[in-house]
Amino acid sequence: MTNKPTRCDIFCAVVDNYGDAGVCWRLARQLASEHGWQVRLWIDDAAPLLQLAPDYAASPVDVRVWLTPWPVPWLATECADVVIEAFACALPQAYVEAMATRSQPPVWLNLEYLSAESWVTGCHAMSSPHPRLPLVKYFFFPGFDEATGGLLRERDYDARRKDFDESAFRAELGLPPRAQDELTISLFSYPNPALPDLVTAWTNSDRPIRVLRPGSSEVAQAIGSLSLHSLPFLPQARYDDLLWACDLNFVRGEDSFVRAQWAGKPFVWQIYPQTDAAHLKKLDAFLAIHPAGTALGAFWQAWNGAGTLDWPDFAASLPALGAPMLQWARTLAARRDLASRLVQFCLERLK
Ligand code: TRH
Repeated sequence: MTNKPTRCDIFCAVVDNYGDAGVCWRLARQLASEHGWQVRLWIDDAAPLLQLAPDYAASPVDVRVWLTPWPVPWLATECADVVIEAFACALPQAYVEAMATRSQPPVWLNLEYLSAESWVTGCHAMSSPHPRLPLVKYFFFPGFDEATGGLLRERDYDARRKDFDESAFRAELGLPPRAQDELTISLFSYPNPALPDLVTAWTNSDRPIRVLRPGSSEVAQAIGSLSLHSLPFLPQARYDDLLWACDLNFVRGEDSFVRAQWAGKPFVWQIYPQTDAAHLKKLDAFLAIHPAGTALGAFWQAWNGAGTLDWPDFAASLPALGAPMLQWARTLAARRDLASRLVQFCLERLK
């Protein structure tokens, strides 16, 4: 290997929402800033990144991460040393042909969606030879144990957490100081038929509840015990701050789900809905490995459309959830992060 920086092309096709772009952007930044790689993020729809990374989109400050529109039809370009096909997005055929002409074929990874299901460990790092070209694609599965690709977590996460000032953050968002006995909740969810009943339960709560809804344009309102605040969509680098400022976090999809685990606070996950209720299997697989899985189960399943929400019962369980949530965060944080595992995996294959 020369001492030139490893060049990496990440291809991202935005399906919907923010997660595809959110995961790819987070990975690109880590590979560049923590591993010194030269990264091009080829994305077919940069709109989510204008919200996730508004400063960067306006003025690229880090020349090691290039946000590159994915041209259609593809324009010939030299391929990288490492090619990451995010979420099986399918690379431009001309790019694959170019990969095959390199004297040293690139390391080609398919970055998969995160799942706690047990079959993941058996599939992680599996190779698939290209049917026609001298290329091999590897399946790289994020996951919760050492036999998978791990989870995205920045090296400076703990330092940022230590420097976090909740009251300054609340003031910056125009929120009042925390009230006596206030339960502060962040709510990031898909449209959810269970939400109206949950809002009613919050309204009738025996303690003040402040709900912060990032990316919502609803008018702020105070009804009974509930104060509901809409917040602007926060840049991705600030989303952790919101999770740290709250006592309970409702998250969704994949990336915010992981961030809630790093925050070490009680959280509720609304999984990306899939047909034939396949998502409930993924939900149960995670509950089965989490130390608070039993305590979380009924409320999480109801929040995901399987059962009826019992807010008073769940609220009463919150104090006991703190320790297992922190334990889980510490257990996961003690393991090598996804970017480090991915770098090692690739460098071992780049002769
Ligand atoms: O937006 P999502 O629903 O994305 C989904 C999931 O990734 C799902 O797995 C995928 O199949 C689907 O897209 C196509 O949820 P997710 O994964 O949490 O991504 C949201 C991103 O937005 C995450 O990086 C956190 C970030 N975010 C902010 O940066 N600021 C905010 O204010 C909020 C609410 C989120």
